[in-house]
Amino acid sequence: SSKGQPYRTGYHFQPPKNWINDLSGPMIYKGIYHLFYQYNPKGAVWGNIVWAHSTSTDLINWTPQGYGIYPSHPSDINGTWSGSTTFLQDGTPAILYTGINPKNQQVQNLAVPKNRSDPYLKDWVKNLKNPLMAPTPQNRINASSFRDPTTAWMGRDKIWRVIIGSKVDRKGMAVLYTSKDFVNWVRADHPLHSTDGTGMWECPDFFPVLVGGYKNGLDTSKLGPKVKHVLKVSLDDTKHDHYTIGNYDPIKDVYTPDHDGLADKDFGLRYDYGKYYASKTFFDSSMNRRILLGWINESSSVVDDIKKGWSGVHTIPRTIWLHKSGKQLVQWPVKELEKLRGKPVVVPTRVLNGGSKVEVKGVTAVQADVEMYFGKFDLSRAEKLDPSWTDPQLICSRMGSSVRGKLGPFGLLVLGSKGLEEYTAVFYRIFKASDSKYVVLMCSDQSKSSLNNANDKTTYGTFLDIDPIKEMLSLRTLIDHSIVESFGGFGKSCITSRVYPTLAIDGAAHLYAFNNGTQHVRIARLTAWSMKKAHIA
Ligand code: DQQ
Repeated sequence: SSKGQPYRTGYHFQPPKNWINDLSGPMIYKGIYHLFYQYNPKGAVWGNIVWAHSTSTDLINWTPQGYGIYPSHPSDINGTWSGSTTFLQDGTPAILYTGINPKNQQVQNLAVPKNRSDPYLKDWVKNLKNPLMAPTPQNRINASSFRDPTTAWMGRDKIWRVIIGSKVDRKGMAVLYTSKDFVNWVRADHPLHSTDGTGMWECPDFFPVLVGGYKNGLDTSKLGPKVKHVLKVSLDDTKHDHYTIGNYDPIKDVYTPDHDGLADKDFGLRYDYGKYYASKTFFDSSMNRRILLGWINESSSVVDDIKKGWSGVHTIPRTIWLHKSGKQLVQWPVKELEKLRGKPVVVPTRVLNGGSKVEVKGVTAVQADVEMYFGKFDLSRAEKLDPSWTDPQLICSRMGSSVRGKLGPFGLLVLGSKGLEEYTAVFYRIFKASDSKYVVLMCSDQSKSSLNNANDKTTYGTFLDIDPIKEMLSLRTLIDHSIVESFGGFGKSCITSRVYPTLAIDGAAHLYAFNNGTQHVRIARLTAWSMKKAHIA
């Protein structure tokens, strides 16, 4: 990393300086990937929001393209907030985004490329009829809670549909609009979906997924018998991205979750159980996959953010698909990331005794990709799960990596200092729930990550839906200076954290496999790669 900037990333997206938040309008056009993101040109805190723009041919290396959309008209003069791209029938990429008008109301606007033959899409023209959707006294839309239009989809009736995040009192909702020409939009008489008690839905995302465990992605307008739908919302109240899987009725225009997860107190499933927000997917028609991008905010203090001059990074783009169980999504870093891997360092099969650790040497521990597979466990030794332990994050915080268990904690110590004064622990614990049922807990423990106590060191955790009797347990962790992005169970559960070591920086960082249970565990294989720097100017 550059001098005095130990927390800047080597291969996760970030601009040279200043504040970033939500990504917006991702797409592929004429073989070029486009990423826009909320950006403050004037500083390291939120404000003055424009759409900064970068392009890529592999989703890993990025070239800045200036500002795609920025305040210029009354319908967006106080800010150009989040939105999405839709391909019109003639192939035009059309962006719907939220503008903040002179009355500070949230309204929806349309922009299209100035020159469609330019694959870099540098200049955007705003529609003269903007705003195309706005709160009025008649439609009783809350003018401060009406934002973030999704990619639109077209029904068999050739009518476009789009949803916009909103709320009425504590009821979160996806307000539905329809249009024949993408310019004149009419509000439907009902939302696509709503849920009591959740508060505001930011950055909704609504897309089809293929049933059966295939990794193929689907165009956003795709319907059919082998198709389920996903509704993701970013809950302003919890600051997490929650999703449900369900059925979309294209005639009634309603979405029904399989289990009304969003109504539960835990609000369904989450894309990521760490620091992660305002994500969005797009269909990559060139590779027939759906890609998920997300914003990782800081865990440092605002004072430290201003000192370092920047705030916010994005996750590695993840391919996303429906697990064959139909009960959850699976996410995996795009395979283009593997081009950055150096020579593999392999720790072959070995037993990790209770209370031991082994250092993985020969790898740039501050910028690495690590894959770990575990062998069969002696499950008879697992400790009992207390039936009152229902909150995985709470179990992980009470039973951190230094709390000795039986089968676990075992996993990785990343960004560790030489004497382990600092480290972040990503680990599992296996519990016995009944005679034939085991529960796997996945944790990311940041409590020892930094000697600087101004950081948020909250421990994260989730249950991982795998059966250790039949399935191999795996862990993949992407380490990038201040990012620890972990994938449990081949992408069934993800936890991303931000850490700011003071000792374990640059060449002084170490990587270990550890087992702090009383029982031994077997490493079937551990492979670690130093990661080259991506080109992200
Ligand atoms: N960020 C944008 C909003 C969105 C929020 C403003 C979510 O459009 O609701 O920067 O992080």
